[in-house]
This record gives sequence, structure tokens and C-alpha cells, in this order.
Amino acid sequence: MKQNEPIIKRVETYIVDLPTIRPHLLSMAVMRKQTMVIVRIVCSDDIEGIGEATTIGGLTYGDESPEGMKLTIDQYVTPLITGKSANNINALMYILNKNIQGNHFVKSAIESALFDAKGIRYNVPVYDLLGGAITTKLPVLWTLASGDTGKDIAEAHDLIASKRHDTFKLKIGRNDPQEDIAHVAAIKKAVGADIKITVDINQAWTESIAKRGIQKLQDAGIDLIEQPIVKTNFEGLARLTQYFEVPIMADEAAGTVSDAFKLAKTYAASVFALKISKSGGLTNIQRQAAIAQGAGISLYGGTMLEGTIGTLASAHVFASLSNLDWGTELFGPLLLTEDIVKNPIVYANGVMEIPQAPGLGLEMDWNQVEKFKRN
Ligand code: MUC
Ligand code: MG
Repeated sequence: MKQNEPIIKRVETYIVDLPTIRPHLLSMAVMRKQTMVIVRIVCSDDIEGIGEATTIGGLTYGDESPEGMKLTIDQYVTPLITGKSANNINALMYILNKNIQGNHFVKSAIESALFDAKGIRYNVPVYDLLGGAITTKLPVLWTLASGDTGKDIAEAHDLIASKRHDTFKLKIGRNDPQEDIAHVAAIKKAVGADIKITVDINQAWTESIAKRGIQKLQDAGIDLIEQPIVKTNFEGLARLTQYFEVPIMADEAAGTVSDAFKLAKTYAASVFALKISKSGGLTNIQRQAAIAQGAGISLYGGTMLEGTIGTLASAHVFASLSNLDWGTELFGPLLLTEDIVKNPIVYANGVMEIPQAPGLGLEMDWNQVEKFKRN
């Protein structure tokens, strides 16, 4: 360690539950609140970094639960990194990867907090630590997932009229495929040809159902199909990608850097949905992006429906990517009725602004954390 290097003094974790503006329906879960694990890393120079580990619907989406993530950080991560140099993020992540299998959501939260602290220390935004931002604004779509076709259409019309979003994603897979397809077609017809629509099936279809379903979604004018079949069926995803004109995006299947490599080898998807939580951090997103670039695969900036902290961490790395052809879905904070930062992200005209302030660019509201944290 260099002399006078700041070291990690303390790691704090909080489980925070924030209500959603309406129920959010996915094929595997109905969300009425969002639970996030907030990580606060305090360094010997009194600089702090903040990270967020958030999953969807307890253990229904991913294999890390909020309660388990807090325990993993407190019992396993904290002893490994306390007393180590806070600036050497590569060395810290190497230690974590050597000693802790999996646990990508946890690793992502830790790496985000380390980048936040380092950015504050050197007075630069996190994107500068990642090589620089290609853009200061990212396109952000909105997901219509109220479970009701009429309500989704009304929500889309409001958001188009207020110019907050001009692109939408629909979540299906809970109902009979015919019913789901009719729901999608009605929304597409109501919003019109100029509004781009992605349909996320969240793994709910078998390959044979997907073959018939995607044909109908393609005929209805849908622009992008997301994770139609189970995440482990890479060969099936490759067959669908090669068969259809409408691009197929891998989400749950495109978890880690090695998943990206395996999918790229057979061109099993035209687009990868990248998420810092799935990949285990910001630097792994850049590794996945390099694989995609080499294979001619487009990118999309995904979300685990994180609040402002995780959304900003994602935005800083997504802004550094050159093949983000399908924009992002970094709308997580807008799904929540409350925030735990004092400076919410600015969303307007279909884009979000990336803060230019040091670190992630957030100002924590610890009173709000106190109010919404679990005891
Ligand atoms: C997913 O699978 O894409 C992202 C947006 C949304 O509404 O749900 C998430 C999860
Ligand atoms: Mg998805």
C-alpha cells in the first residue's frame, strides 16, 4: 500500500422499503414496494461512498434476497475489505471474487460505493473514472405493467403528452399467450406506429409457444422482444434470433461476462440487456460491452428497478458505452413514491441527465433512510 493511502474504515448496510406508485406486474412477481440494500463505505479520510443492491420480488427474479444480501455484506464482505486501500477497486473486487462465489448484486453495490468514494476523493464524476462519458443524457423508456390494458393505454397517453417518455416496454407472460398478445396489440394500436415498443416475456414461454407468439408480436409491429424463453436455453434463443426479423434481446440469459461470451459465440441474441446487478458491477458491464462489440451485438441499458443510487451507478457506466443502440430503461426512481436522496434525477423529453458532480453525484437524505429502513 502507498503511504497515506485512504483505507476502508467501516461498512454500513440498511434494508430500505419504498412504496411503488402502482402495482408493477411481471411474469414472476407483483411488486407493491421496492426493497433495496443501501451500502455506505466510510474511509479513513472521512470520504464516504454509497451503493445499492436491489432485487425484484424477493427471490422470484434473482437468487439473492435483500435479507441475504445484507447478511452477506455484513458477515463476509466487510471483513475482507476493511483496512484495505479504498482506491484500488480492481484489487478489492479481485479479493471479493476470489473469496465469494456468485453474489453479483452484492458485488455490484460494493463496487458502486467504491467508485462513488473515489470520484468524490478525486473530484471527478464516476464516468470519468471509467474512461469518460460519450453522452451527458441517456434515453429512458417507461414500462407499462399495471396489469390492465385500459390503464396502460391511459398511462402511455399521459406520458407521451407530458413528453416524459416516447418509448415503452410491456411486461407479459402472466396470462394465456393469446390474451397477452391481444393486450400488446391493443396498446400498440392505441399509441401508434411512431412509438417504439419492447415486449418483455420474462422467460414465461416455451420455445414452441414463443415461435407462434413472437410471430404475432412481429406482425403487430413490435420493435424488440425481450427474454421470451427460460434463461438457460441459449440454443433456443439462438434459434429464435436467427428465425425472426424482429430483434431478440437476452436479459436474464445475459447475466455475467461469461454468459455474454457464450451467447456471442452463437449469436444467440441481437441485443444484450446489461444490468450492473446481474454482472456484478460497473467494470463487468464494460467487459460484456466489449464482447458484444466484437460480436456485432447491440446493447440496452437495463435496470433491476433500482432507486436513485443504483440507477446513477448504472447511468455512469452506460454513458461510457459506444454501442448502446437501444437506449435504457433507467426509470426505477420514477416507479417509487419516495426517494432517499435530496437531489433526484432529472427526467424530461425521453432522457435522463447524468450528474456532473463528483462521484455518483448524489446527496443522501439520511432522514429518509431512517424513516424507511427496517429495524
Ligand atoms: C426486467 O426483466 O427487465 C426492468 C424493467 C421492468 O419493468 O422490469 C425490470 C425487469
Ligand atoms: Mg427483462
